Amino acid sequence: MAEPPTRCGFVALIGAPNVGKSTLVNALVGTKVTIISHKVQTTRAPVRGIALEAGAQLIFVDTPGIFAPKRRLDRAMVTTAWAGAHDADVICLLVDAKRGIDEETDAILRRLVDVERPRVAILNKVDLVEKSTLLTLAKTLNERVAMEAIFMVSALTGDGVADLRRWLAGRVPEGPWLYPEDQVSDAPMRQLAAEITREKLYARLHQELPYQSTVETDIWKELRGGAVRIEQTIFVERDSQRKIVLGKGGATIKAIGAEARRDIAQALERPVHLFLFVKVREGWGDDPERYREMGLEFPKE
Ligand SMILES: Nc1nc2c(ncn2[C@@H]2O[C@H](COP(=O)(O)OP(=O)(O)OP(=O)(O)O)[C@@H](O)[C@H]2O)c(=O)[nH]1
Ligand SMILES: [Mg+2]
Repeated sequence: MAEPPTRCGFVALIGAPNVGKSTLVNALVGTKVTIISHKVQTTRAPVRGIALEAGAQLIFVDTPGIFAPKRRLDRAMVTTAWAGAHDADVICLLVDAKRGIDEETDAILRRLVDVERPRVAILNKVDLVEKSTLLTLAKTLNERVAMEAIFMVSALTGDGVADLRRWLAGRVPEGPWLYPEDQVSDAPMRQLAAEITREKLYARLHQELPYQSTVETDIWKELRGGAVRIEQTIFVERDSQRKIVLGKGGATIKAIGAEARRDIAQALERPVHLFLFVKVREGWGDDPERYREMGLEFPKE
């Protein structure tokens, strides 16, 4: 008997900031491929996470949250998120079930009407709300934009995630797999390592500082015995910010380094020696080189 044909497709997750897109991509892939924080605007550039389900290769595209952009970096993030949606075989619109259709999601719905791709809505964070709220929200959403299906999940607890993955496996087109079957991400490890350090910055630093910082991996050196030496630079805008990142007697950078080192070593499954440097680079948000490093188009203005 002939094998059933393989399927393969891109599934873009779009939505307002902080609705849980990255958490859901990690849950769908089954391992950490993209970073998460309780702050808005954590994801900056698209990250692809890959999963196999019932003969289908699902390539999930985690996109930056969509909001009304102000700075150049914001514009680049929002543009890349919509580009991800236009290129996808299936678009998943994520909505935070607790927040419902707020101003940001409302603006996305208005624009989504014109994107002619198969689309589903996903109500995330169902662990935080009553069932009756979910049903009302699902109905309202479907009245706004026709959806092929509406899923209710908790990316945090995993509730509903397997059902969603199975449905998507049947929905993506027939075609050969684009990645080797054991691959879970298309991002180079040095990029994931920089992102992990940025995740720790987001967890430890407050107000505008996370948004005014970026992390790059400069040196990646294989050591004898299987360990790797990684050197990274944290760019900030001002010297006062550099001092905050360092902390009293270097305490903050030490804590960030320890947490990042632990998670990078876990991702690489090998020992890691991590060295962090903090540099003041005024106006890095207007420097094309930084965008190249992040994998973002540099907006002209
Ligand atoms: N209670 C609950 N919290 C969740 C769930 N999914 C995500 N979160 C939390 O929501 C916050 C934002 O999650 P992210 O995955 O970073 O959200 P995002 O949509 O990728 O955010 P941006 O990249 O900033 O657009 C984090 O604190 C998550 O732990 C969920 O199902 N239930
Ligand atoms: Mg994210």
